[in-house]
Amino acid sequence: MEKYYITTAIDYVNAPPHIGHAYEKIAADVLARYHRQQGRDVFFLTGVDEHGSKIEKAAHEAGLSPQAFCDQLSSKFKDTWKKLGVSFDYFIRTTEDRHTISVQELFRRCQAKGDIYKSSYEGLYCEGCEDFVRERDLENGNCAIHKKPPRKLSEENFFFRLTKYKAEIKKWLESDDTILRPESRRREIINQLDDVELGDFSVSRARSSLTWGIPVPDEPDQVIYVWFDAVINYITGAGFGSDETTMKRYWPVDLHLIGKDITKFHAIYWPAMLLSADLPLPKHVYGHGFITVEGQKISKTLGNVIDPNALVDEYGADALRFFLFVGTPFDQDGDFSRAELIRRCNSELANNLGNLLNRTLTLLEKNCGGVVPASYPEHFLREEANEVHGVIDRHMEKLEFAKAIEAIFAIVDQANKYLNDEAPWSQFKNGKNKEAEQVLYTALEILRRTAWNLAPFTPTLAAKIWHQLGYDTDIIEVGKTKGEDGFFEIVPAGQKLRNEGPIFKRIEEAVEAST
Ligand code: ME8
Repeated sequence: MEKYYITTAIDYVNAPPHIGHAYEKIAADVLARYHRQQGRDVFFLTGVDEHGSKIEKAAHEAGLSPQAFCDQLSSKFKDTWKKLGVSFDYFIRTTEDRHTISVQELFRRCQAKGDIYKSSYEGLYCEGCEDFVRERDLENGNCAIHKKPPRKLSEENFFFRLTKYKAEIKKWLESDDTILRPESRRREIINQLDDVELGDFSVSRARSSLTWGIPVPDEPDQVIYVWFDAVINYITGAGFGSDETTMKRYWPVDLHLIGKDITKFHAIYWPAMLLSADLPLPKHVYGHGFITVEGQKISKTLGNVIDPNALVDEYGADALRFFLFVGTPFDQDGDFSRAELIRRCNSELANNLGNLLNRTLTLLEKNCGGVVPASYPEHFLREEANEVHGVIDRHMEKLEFAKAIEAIFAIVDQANKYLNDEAPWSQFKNGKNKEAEQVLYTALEILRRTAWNLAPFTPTLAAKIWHQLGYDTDIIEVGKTKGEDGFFEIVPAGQKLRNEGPIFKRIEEAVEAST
């Protein structure tokens, strides 16, 4: 069985998860579910980044020890992802013992290679970035991303010889334009590699300035720098240093899914560390766009941080999952707005899809005893439905989620139009039962495929359609059996349908019902 190893960035636990974090975790989940459907052995890793001065400070402010604070926040992240249906296989915490072992082992390997050396450094350090920043990148003395002034830092630290690997990394990124996507960010990173100012980077801090972290092996006065610690989670999760069989099975990773702001760490620093440790490089890295809220950057100061849990309580996980991807190209920034969420979910899920299912089942209940008629799908729509699978596969390969959803709904629209044009309700009235049954059979077939195609995006909704179509099996299991039409077998004649009402309640109604 072909494997597919996918990871997300691990979130800082200095504050609870927000919708930007949720966006990335759901995207990874969509891919994990999609690849599972394709019959791959998926390993999906997500988790949290628990070390560093930022978290130590937040713990202090909360009146807790760093570990107690991390325990609390980590659970919050994990529970949120579960609530959103994020089907991770492992949730990693950088405070786990096996991560300490893995980080120290990698540090030693790089050291043995002669790639880690001690040197003193003076620079401007931004706590938000957990990185040194350059004077010329500041805006009015503030970090351009975090809008706060960096502080001067002067210490003796360990450094990693990035300069030794820059040319090799550049060659690697240039060798295949799918290694780092989107293309704009690949160009940006290649340009950064040409910049002479991109030199060796510091991989430790003096214990006097950072206590909350993994100690440098045999150097109790030095603590491993948070980024060097964090990126290693990807191999810890795959078993590095603890389970070599799993590591062999899943490494190299198929996709590191991360936000655009941290591309440098994943496409420059991390590959350099891997090269130094003689480990294979990631197959793909994707730096997605950012989510704004009602047109504004998410920020505590603006007070617009939305708790994804509250959105699930209000609209359900499927609605949020669907909305985040229906209109936003994944490589660009997108906006979250409640009004838009309600509008898109009502129009696509409740109206287009919900009505197609509802009227098909109602007509079959009235005229065919609520069972699948012995018929076959109308030819042209069946062809179209077959082609949609190929279209979706091509979009999913490129992480073009919005286009994949568009293709799914284009066929739903066609099926609705087909029903309107053929008017099976009149056909039944006029004694054209065979014709009407064929039309409805075709609609069932489109619905079945739509459930399958939507399952990675809206798993609960897809399972509801599946159930109403009369299946007792798991949608993924059935989907694997390919039928003679190149996809899977058609809906079995005689199968009892379950017309159990709307699969997606219009949002106003749901809100009214709950008040
Ligand atoms: O960077 N929209 O953690 P983090 C979309 N611990 N994605 C967003 C976003 C937004 N508004 N805001 C943040 C870190 N993200 C490190 C990562 S990985 C070894 C270590 C994304 O909590 C961000 O781009 O600041 C990143 O991919 C993830 O959320 C975690 O961000």
